[in-house]
Amino acid sequence: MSEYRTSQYQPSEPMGDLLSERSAANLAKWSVSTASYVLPCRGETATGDRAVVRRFGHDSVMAVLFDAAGHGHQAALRADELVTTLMHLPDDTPQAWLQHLHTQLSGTFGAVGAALRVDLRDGTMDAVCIGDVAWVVQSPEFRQFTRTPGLLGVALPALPRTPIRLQGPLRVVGLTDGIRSAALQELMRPSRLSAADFAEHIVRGHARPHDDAACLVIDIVPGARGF
Ligand SMILES: [Mn+2]
Repeated sequence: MSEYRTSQYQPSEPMGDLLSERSAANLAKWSVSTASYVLPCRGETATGDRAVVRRFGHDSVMAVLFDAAGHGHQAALRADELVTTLMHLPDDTPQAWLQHLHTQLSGTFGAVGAALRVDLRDGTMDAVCIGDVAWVVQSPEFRQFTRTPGLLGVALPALPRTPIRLQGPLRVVGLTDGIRSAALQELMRPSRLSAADFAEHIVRGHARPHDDAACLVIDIVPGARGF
């Protein structure tokens, strides 16, 4: 069985302007590191569950976790198309990004998904979630984001905008429905594991054998490490 592992520290994208041309006020004040772990359904080597993270210079980090309907090769092909779309979208709201996926998936069996944007200068975060994907703050205090019922490509209701002002270090975790809900118990307390180790721990410990399973861990900390 193959697995997909990604670990990114401040995923690199062209920084645009030279730093020397920017005033300190325009530099990122927060840092984001992420890791994901994806395991295909038993007997499959490809998966429709994917995590995508992009960084937009000093402006933002955007993260998406989605589960294309079904599993195996067909779901993986659809997922590849969605990843390509996500890799080309401009910085925008998480609601707008899910709207893009919804439009692209029209006429298909659809997908469920969650999206998040961290504003690296303002210190705010907004997150949305469509369908059966868990999107939670693990630490400092457990909190589950509102899940909007729906299916990307089939039915997309109005998505709430509920930005949160970041106060300190925050870990956000996304789980697709291939992870048993018992995993939420583990998310109700902080973990000392790194983002990568925690993502693997959750998938290895709680994946259902008959569905793709994915976990995306996003650590947000104050300070502009890496510049
Ligand atoms: Mn699934």
